[in-house]
Amino acid sequence: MSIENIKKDFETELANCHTLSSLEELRIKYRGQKGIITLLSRTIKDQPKEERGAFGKNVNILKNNADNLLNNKKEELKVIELESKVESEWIDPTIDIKLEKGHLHPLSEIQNKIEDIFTSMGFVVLDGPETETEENNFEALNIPKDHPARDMQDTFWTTDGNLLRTHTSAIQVRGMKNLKPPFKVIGPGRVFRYEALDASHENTFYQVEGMVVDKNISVANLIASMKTLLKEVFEKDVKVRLRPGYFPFVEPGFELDISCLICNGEGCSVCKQTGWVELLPCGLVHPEVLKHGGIDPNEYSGFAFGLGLNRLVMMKYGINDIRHFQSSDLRFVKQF
Ligand code: FA5
Repeated sequence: MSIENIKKDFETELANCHTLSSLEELRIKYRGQKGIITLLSRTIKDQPKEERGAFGKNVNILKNNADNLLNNKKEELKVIELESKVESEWIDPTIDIKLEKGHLHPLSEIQNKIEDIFTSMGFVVLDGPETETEENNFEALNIPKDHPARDMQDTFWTTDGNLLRTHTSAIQVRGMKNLKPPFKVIGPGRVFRYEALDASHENTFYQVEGMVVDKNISVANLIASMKTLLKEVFEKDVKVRLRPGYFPFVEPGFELDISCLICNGEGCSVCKQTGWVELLPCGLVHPEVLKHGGIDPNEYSGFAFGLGLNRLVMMKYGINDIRHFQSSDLRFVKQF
């Protein structure tokens, strides 16, 4: 092929190169070790002597021209490829992206608040397992097998004879076994009961247990602590009533009810039309329970309470059905 035709073909093919990789293919085709122009330059020495000089000169011009064109095109394509990359990967850092922020669940928020209130009064926060022994959940609390009080807390049993704790009082049992009096503890946690569900009853809910053991603890100490708790949580005065309540692990025992804040005491499905919600059973720790925990009831006395956390949160935020807490409905959670 003549030098002129090689030049024409090369320039046509160069004009059709639009990417760096096709340009590289073209370079190899013409200027690689076995490229068309490279091979052509090796034939200079085979030309007749009289034509050799002119032929060599023209081949050199072709070669230099091709190299220059290849280099220029390479720079051009680099810029084009960079621009298209910038275009496709471009971000505007000034755009106001509204990332949804999470927040604490109302149960966690109020539990944290209660922990703050009690730790500021010198209480220590205890934890305990959700699967408990029959001993810690019932027997150590003066509720032996076949005691009618077991019917008050229908129980989920595990196949190995343990149970899902029915109340956080199991945490106070662990506290008594591990701490030396005097002590003040709270034990928040999830509890489980085999319950029929309605607006104020769940099978999985939260309680906060509290226990103080010291010398000369009286009902007056108990009531003062309960009043502080409610005042700090509700940040306003709420109407409460104290009435006798029976729990085998306290003597005397009380039920502290709150005037229903969903219906302002008028009667609704949450308070079962009574105007009152059972919230905070409490009492002085039964001497048998102290003894079981290794504490001498002749030297020490104590009070204990078991706050229903879900119901407290319902009263605080005006939630009219306890089943919302476990509904997984984001519209519910997003309100807080
Ligand atoms: C007890 O669980 C006792 N352990 C509380 C206690 C502790 C008494 C220390 C004395 C001394 P009770 O079963 O009443 O008691 O439950 C306590 C609170 O948990 C109730 O007042 C109520 O607010 C809440 N509660 C009880 N059952 C349910 C339920 N099914 N769903 C939601 N909340 C409940």
